[in-house]
Amino acid sequence: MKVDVLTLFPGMFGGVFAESILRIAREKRLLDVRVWNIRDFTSDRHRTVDDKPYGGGPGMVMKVEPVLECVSHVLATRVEGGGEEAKIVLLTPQGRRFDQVMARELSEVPHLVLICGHYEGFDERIRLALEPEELSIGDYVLSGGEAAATVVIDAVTRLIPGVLGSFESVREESFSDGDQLEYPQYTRPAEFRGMEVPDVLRSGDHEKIRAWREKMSRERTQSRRPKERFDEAP
Ligand code: 6GU
Repeated sequence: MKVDVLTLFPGMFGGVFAESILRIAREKRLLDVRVWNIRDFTSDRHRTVDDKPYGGGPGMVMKVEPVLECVSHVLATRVEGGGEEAKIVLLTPQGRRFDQVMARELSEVPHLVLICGHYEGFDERIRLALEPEELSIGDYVLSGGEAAATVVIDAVTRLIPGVLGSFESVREESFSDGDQLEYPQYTRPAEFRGMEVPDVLRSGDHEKIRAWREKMSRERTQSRRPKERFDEAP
């Protein structure tokens, strides 16, 4: 999968692509991620990326020209041989709430272009011109879309076939699309500061272990995600 990240703050991505699952996915050539500085696509002397809102009000608005120039350049240079179509995603708190189902959908897309917002928002003509999918990672306000883009890339990359080993993939399946929280896990030592690993996990009785884990999952889901699945608007 190709991923292009368009941002005013490329430095915010620092080392995230060089560690853990993202590093492995890149080494396996299953993820090809590039970060682009929108400011490099300005044409005025001051390299202006934002301006005051028409009609007044606080804050600054991201200008339309640098974003569209950057997107055009990315599409022209990264889509080789008239290849696959790119999915353009705008990261904004007004977007559709990102979840595991969406992560799975996006993991099947060959090319993602993620545009990170900053300031008070985007000039509306960015939306009109690109007709992007708009995503939010939750109901709180981040100072920009960069942290959200990192979250989306992580969640999506681990679902690309071949990125995780088969053991982890099967585990993922058994908690299909996040409708159940994880059961408690333990590793050695069997006792630590008086806290013991539950006997059932050391019993060797696989049916009992499966039943215990299922019960713990259900209880944890009940107490930590009380009914939210049924209350939420579609
Ligand atoms: Cl995608 N952007 C910003 N600025 N804030 C957010 C967000 C995105 N998702 C949740 N909060």
